[in-house]
Amino acid sequence: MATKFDAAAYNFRKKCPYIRKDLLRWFPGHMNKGLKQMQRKLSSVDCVIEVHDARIPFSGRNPIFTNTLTGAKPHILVLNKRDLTISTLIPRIKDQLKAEQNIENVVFTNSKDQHCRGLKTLRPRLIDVIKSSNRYNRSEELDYSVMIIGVPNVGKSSLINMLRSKNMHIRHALPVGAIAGVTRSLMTKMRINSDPDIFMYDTPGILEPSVTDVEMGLKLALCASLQDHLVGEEAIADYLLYWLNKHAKFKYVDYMGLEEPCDDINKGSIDKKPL
Ligand SMILES: Nc1nc2c(ncn2[C@@H]2O[C@H](COP(=O)(O)OP(=O)(O)O)[C@@H](O)[C@H]2O)c(=O)[nH]1
Ligand SMILES: [Mg+2]
Repeated sequence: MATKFDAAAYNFRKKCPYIRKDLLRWFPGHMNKGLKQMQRKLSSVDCVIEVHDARIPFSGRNPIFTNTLTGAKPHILVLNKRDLTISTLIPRIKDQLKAEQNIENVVFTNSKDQHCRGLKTLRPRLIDVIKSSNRYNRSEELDYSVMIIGVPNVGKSSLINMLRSKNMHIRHALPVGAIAGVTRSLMTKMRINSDPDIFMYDTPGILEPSVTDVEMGLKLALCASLQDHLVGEEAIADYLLYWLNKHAKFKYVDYMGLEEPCDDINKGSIDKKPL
């Protein structure tokens, strides 16, 4: 078992060399346009669902969302790709989000599994949140309208497809992709439920215009919210290795067929500390 290794026995790097400012060259300009259109649409929705990657629940969310989109409307944070996380951490994550960021409505989902419990609870949660809110100009409308927002590649389109196929038995409709930036068209409106009618607006992923925190950017790249070549494959791989060693996560040793932990993506092993 790889867990037999003791982190204290190794001279792991204290810093990842790729955590440096000049790595921040990636913001694609078209995202500004998307954001403006989303802001304009805001008055015609009842709720904003912000989708994010459950593997990085505390980093990488776009602060522009918090400042301009989610403040104005009821907000549900969907942490998607829960199948790629350690589920025993979920209660702690929820507590921390509530305590530190005052986020009450958090749902963990796997948008690739139609039996996922989070997906089942999302519809009643959404209806509750909207019913208990002031709908202002929309108070007479019988249908509910929801905007799905988030950084690229967190599963926004997959979530809409899954809800649509679960609730209305209509198969995939929106294009989904493993590479960030698949949803370019703005504001595709999809019905995901009838009685009550619920419509969801899919949106393109929007990153923060200048990623000020490089480590956060590397985490986004690891979760594929940024295309690899914009950050550099080597930087992403090296940051992952640095992070795994820092947190004494050594399963990679067996997985990669190594004899022991290593601290250099170009090398097989590192020297042990002299005793
Ligand atoms: N493992 C896993 N992959 C997912 C999940 N949801 C979406 N994906 C994958 O993540 C990638 C991006 O999905 P997409 O819906 O296009 O993301 P969007 O850019 O936010 O609309 C695709 O390869 C999906 O198949 C999930 O819950 N779990
Ligand atoms: Mg999409």
